[in-house]
Amino acid sequence: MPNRARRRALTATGALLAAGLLVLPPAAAAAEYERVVNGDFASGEVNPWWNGAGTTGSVVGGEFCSKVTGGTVNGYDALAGQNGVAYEAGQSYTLKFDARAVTEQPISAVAGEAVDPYRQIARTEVVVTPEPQSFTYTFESTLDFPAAGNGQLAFWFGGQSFDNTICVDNVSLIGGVLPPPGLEPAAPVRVNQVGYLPDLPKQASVANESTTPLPWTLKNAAGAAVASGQSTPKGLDAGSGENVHLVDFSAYETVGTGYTLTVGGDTSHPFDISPDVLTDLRYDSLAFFYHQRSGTPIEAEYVGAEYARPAGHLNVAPNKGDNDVPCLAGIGCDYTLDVPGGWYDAGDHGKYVVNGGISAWQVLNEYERALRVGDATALGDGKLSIPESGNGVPDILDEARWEVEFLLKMQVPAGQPLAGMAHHKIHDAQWTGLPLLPHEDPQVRRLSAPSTAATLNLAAVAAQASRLWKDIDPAFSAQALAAAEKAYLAAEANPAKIADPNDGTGGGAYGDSTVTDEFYWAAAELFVTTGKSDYRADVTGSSLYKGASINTRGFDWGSTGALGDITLALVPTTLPAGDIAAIRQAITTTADGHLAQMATQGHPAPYRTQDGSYEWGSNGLVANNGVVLALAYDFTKQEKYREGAFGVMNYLLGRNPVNYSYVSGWGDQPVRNVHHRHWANQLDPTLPIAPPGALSGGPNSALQDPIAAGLLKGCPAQRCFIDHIEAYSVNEVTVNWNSALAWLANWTAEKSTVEPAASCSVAYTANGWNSGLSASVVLKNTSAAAWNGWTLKFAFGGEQKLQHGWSANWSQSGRDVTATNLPWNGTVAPGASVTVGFNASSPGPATTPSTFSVNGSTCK
Ligand code: 9MR
Repeated sequence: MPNRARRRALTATGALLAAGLLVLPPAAAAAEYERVVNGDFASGEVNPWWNGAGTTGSVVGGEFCSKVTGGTVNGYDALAGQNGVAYEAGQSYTLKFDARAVTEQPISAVAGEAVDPYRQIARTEVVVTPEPQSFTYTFESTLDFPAAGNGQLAFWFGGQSFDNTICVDNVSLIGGVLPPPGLEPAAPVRVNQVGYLPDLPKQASVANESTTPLPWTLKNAAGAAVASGQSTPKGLDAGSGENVHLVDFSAYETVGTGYTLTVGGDTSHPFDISPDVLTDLRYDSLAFFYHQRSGTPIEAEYVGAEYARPAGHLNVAPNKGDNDVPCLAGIGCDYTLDVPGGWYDAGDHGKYVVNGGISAWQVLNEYERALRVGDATALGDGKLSIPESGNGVPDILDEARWEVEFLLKMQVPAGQPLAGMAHHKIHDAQWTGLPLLPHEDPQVRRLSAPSTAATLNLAAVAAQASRLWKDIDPAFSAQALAAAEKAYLAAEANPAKIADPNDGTGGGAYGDSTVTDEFYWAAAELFVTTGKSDYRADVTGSSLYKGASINTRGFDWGSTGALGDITLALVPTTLPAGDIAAIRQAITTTADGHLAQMATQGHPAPYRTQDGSYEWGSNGLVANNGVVLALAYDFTKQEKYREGAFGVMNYLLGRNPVNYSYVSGWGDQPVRNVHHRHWANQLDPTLPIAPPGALSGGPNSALQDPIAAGLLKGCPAQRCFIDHIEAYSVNEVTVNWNSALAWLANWTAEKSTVEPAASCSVAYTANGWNSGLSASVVLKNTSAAAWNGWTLKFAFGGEQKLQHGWSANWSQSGRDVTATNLPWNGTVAPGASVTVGFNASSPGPATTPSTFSVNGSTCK
């Protein structure tokens, strides 16, 4: 019970009344392993302690107090305890606890079995009094129970005629020789358990005390050695706390499945070598969002029977529902809102505008990036298994729209105080337990107050959505833009409505006291969509302009400046070309920082905090830094960035010190028991494990839940992880981490084939005057084959309109310009050029289009 103000005297050492128990001195060399979790109740939570029939318990003032109903016959008629406690036969254990009761009575502490036949290892009976006492007692286990098995430590409070309240604290059970699962070193040979691309580096990390090189052997699925070599000792690795070797088998490029790597007698999980290893992850990672949809049934047709469930939170009992949701009492709004739909944030049933915003943005940006500098065909209609598939709209847009429409509903309606702002979040009034399917949630739902951060999230995403749906659904596009502009004005009028950082009952707080980044992001999205000078001034006048907030920690829901930069770097505007180059440079400079750091690490992951610790959702940050590496490749085409981005996948898919694939369903040892109220197989075998494609939050040095705190104390940063459903601070899933994974997974799928060298180059020259310009474009065929017909494409940065073109058939749609050859200039030999040109009206400053393509391939 450290860090608590409460102090009290511990007056007595409890008498050991249990007869016939062998009392042993602790085994000489036994490690001091703590076997109970959350024994000091410092987390303020009961979990993973439980109360049985006849008792109800809670943590009050740092003690675990159980109200006990009297009138029971046996001690075990009223229980509290903890399951999953490990015991080893023949090992010594020391149990300590403090206890007191409102009324004096005997209680028992019982080490034993959680299930029938409820065998006992040891039972001690003590008398608890109003005066707190401290009890200590040592016993030897006669039974074996693995960690998270059927071992139990229980307190028996029954057998009394009267009601009572009994409080325990500082419960500790120390003994055994097997390390607790959290700190047990993982199997030493760590690889990307899914696989490697033939042409990319193939490296593994190996924990081994040897200071000299170790021989390694790569074996194929039949067990035959296909390559061998010597490891490179890397020394003590800070992230894992282990002595690490690197193995590099990049030279082996033969496509195959079921390879294993053996180093010093230890063998890796199996993996493949193939250009296709990662191609389907882009769809599994996007499927996550359909699973998380609120307000609609999740149909077996799309997810399989195992994951199907009824619609959640539609005001159908026992749900109180997301229609007519009132505000939290005392925050100054007396209306109700209809806010059904959207995505559940994570393992909980909250829906948060701050976090929903970055998630929807990133899914949309995955698509917009593909449109601008990548290949959007893989993200077309019919690619995902969702109800909208086949409607003629890219599925990824349909999925994102589910969230965008929810965000729009969170806007304060006209006529109300703070109209135009957005409520920070909507969630349950009280936290619910696990498991609990959304449609079974009985909690009242409530809105938090509008906040500036949420309002700007809405403005940014709605502005981005407006341009992406401009031609697909003009009415929706206009509705989104109107909401975005209204939100931005409301945020400007209320620039410091900061969400209450302590509003964390029943849902996450998502407190964010700095909104400079959200202002910049929203202004950037609005400027790119509208070209309006006011937004432009807010972008160029921001202290964050030109990539100032891009750094090696990365971006996330609380730090969104980079989102504005990414949009500005991808979508042509009238901003000076030098400024866009500066944003791209900030991205590549940061990517260089990641590569330099990864080169020093035993298990390379691009993410750096000042003190080397890992934080909640570290995998989300790692993935977003993978996005930075990927963009650096998009902008420079330098191979080192492509290798870095794939290196991120290696870490996430198993080349890490816990030897887990952090993506469910992917790899030989993927996470299964993520913190989720539906995918709760660990708690209820009739429920499923996580479906393929969900990214666990990953290592978190701060161990902010009782399970992690109990099992992982003292962990090196990259090992602060356990695949346990109640370990929510290390093993939750959430929409913003999956949007990062999905973005990166789409990119790695796209870049799984080596890009041919650019097959064209373009020289663009223009003369401009007040209201127009005249441009000449020289296209050069830099490929080895002749063009027999060509199509040139580029986009204007502003509201330019083609007036007249020559030497090609010219057309314009929105800002996109297309020119196709005329009969006489369609054939262009390798190395030859063709010159075309046009005149255009140009109301604002005209900039050079950033990207040209010929016949679908981007030119230099
Ligand atoms: O992702 C959030 C992380 O950055 C915070 O440190 C943490 C504690 O405030 O909360 C995380 O967000 C959780 C949210 O509050 C509730 N839904 C689940 C989210 C992921 O764990």
